[in-house]
Amino acid sequence: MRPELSEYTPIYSGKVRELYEVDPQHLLLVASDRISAYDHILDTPIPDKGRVLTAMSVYFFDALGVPNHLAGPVDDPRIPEAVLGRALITRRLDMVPVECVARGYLTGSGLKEYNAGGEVCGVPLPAGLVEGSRIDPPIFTPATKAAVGDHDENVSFERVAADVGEELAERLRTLTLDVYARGAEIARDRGIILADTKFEFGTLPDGTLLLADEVLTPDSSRYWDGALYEPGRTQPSFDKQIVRDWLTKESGWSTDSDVPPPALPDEVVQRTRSRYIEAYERISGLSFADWPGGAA
Ligand code: Q0N
Repeated sequence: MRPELSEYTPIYSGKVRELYEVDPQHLLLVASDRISAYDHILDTPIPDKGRVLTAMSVYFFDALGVPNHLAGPVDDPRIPEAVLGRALITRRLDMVPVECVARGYLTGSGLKEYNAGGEVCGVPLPAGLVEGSRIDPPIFTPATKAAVGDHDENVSFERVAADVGEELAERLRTLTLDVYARGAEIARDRGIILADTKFEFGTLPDGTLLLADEVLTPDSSRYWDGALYEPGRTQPSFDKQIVRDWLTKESGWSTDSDVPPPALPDEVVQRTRSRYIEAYERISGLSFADWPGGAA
């Protein structure tokens, strides 16, 4: 008999994920089907998005071989039936207060900083880069969590070292760049570009540093279709482009209005669902039909 979700104490509720206490040493990390676009959480969920992102995260935790916070299988008996396939049992860690970002391509806040001063998080970059340019070698661009609703703030390596100590800061940078490189290589072999990604780390009581949160999912990373890559313009998002295009070109909604975005038509929902599944199946080489929590 699996427990009910209501038997666990909620400890964190984010835009698209929730955390519950299972026992003092373990958490339940639950991914929802909610999707964000243009800094809004949409009213329309994408069916199976939470399961797909959970499957991708588990695939990468396994493939990376880096010590991580997973503390049970995806069908662990402590996981309630209602969230089976989109929830994981993890070790409860003391989280490192740094968003560990690696960038192999220039876009988003990285591009903004570069355009303003030729560097990102204190890392100087060559002149002449444009939207989508490759950054070789990839760079560590940490950020600190901003107050709710605000974007994370990019910070220098020196700031991270001042906050957590030089030795831990160097381990975070090395791990972040190593794991990004491995993830980007796996994706590239399947024709997908991992433009950038964000990791979170935490420690066990004995000091062991573990990779936490979700890893290399489309919510923590920017994935682009290698076949469509063209520096100098905004790259289409592998997962969200169908939603973005409908919102900006078909729905009549304006991205800079305070009005919440409209509900998505079912055709947009179904095509977006298929994109998430395609990303998982291409990257992992596995069939999503085999992932727990589906029909039958
Ligand atoms: C934890 N977060 C925030 C953005 C922020 N294994 C863990 N042990 C203890 N705490 C956490 C984890 C994990 N993972 C992580 N808060 C607590 C990380 N995210 C959560 C989602 O949204």
